[in-house]
Amino acid sequence: MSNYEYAKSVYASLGVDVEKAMDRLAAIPVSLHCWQGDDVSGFENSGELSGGIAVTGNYPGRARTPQELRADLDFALSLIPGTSRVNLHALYAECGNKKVERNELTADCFANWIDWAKAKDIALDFNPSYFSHPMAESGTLASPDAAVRKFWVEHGIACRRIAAEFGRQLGKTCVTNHWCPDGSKDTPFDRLAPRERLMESLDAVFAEDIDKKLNLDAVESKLFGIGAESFTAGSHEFYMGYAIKKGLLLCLDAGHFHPTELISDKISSALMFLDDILLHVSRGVRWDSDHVVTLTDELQGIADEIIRHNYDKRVHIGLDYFDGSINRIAAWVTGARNMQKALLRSLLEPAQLIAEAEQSGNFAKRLALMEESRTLPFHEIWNAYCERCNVPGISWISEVGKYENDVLSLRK
Ligand code: RNT
Ligand code: ZN
Repeated sequence: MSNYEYAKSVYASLGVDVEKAMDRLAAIPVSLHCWQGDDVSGFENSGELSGGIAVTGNYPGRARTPQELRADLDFALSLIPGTSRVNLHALYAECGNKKVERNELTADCFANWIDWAKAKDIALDFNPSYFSHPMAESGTLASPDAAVRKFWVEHGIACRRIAAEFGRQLGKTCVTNHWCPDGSKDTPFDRLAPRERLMESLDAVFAEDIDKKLNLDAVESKLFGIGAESFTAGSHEFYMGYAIKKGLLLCLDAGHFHPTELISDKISSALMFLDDILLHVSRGVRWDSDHVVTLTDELQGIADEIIRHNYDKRVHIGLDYFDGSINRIAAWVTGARNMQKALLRSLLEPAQLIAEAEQSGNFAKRLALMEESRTLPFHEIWNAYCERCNVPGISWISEVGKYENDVLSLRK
């Protein structure tokens, strides 16, 4: 018996069909964020990253051009099993020699991305970039300055149109996430006025009806950012309410809550009131909300919720982390493979047995089954899945080493 056959029989004895698990996994898309490849720099040469987020590290080999970033993405995607999408930010526009302001961007500036995605038969997701720009110094959509708000509202509108064009040209619904960093370092006297301004701006951004087959909009909350430690206009309660009111997706970023607060516990609540949600799968570490995703209990908890409640179509999974201190492709691939691994582990859970134990009130059995299932021969199924998807097993690590020698190390 091969190792795979043996592992399959172990799962079968617990009522789990591994073939079915792999088929279901293959149909769950995970959106790979382009910004791990270049430290959220983009192609505007706009200078410093702002908005209370930070990339630390100066590991050599960062992608500096659209060509390099797409080549790195091609390579990273060749090491990630399952169905991937690619998530772009407005910062990644390519407008040629002419300077196009963010409030005037059109899909023309993304023609290369669209062609690339078409050739790969891959879906694109999108984000307006409400940061890293001189107009973002005093806030964006919630700024007290009406001219600043107007600029960013126009940017939001332009981005929704670009996203609809992605949807149209690729024949795959784009998911557009709106996150703006507006907040304050110290305790504000008035927390209401910025929220009123934010709501008014968002209403203007979302005023235009866009076919939901082409684009779905999400709004992302945050607890605090660097330099905005005391107040964030777009808090969780703000966006939970706003998403429900407007029928938008709520984006839950795993790094945007109090350290012991988990988004895995929010998914089933949010989906009682919303059609769909978006996840930014990330890993918070102390003040940072964006470490590379590892196979933590919380990552497993997120995957378990999606699988146990059949939220495959209602939870859109996106990744959001950035580490400039290690090989960026290894960072990308590690986090993306971990997301896939967590989903596969959930799919291989002896769900029927655990549910029965819970329903009959046998909580010791529920606990014991959950704990025993952690050490089932998962590795064999994972390897079989990678093989099926034509991506390497653990040898991906040496492939990245080779790419570093042959490609990244030449970027001086
Ligand atoms: C920032 C948000 C946001 C960004 C990306 C670049 O705290 O998480 O999603 O990380 O859009
Ligand atoms: Zn995020």
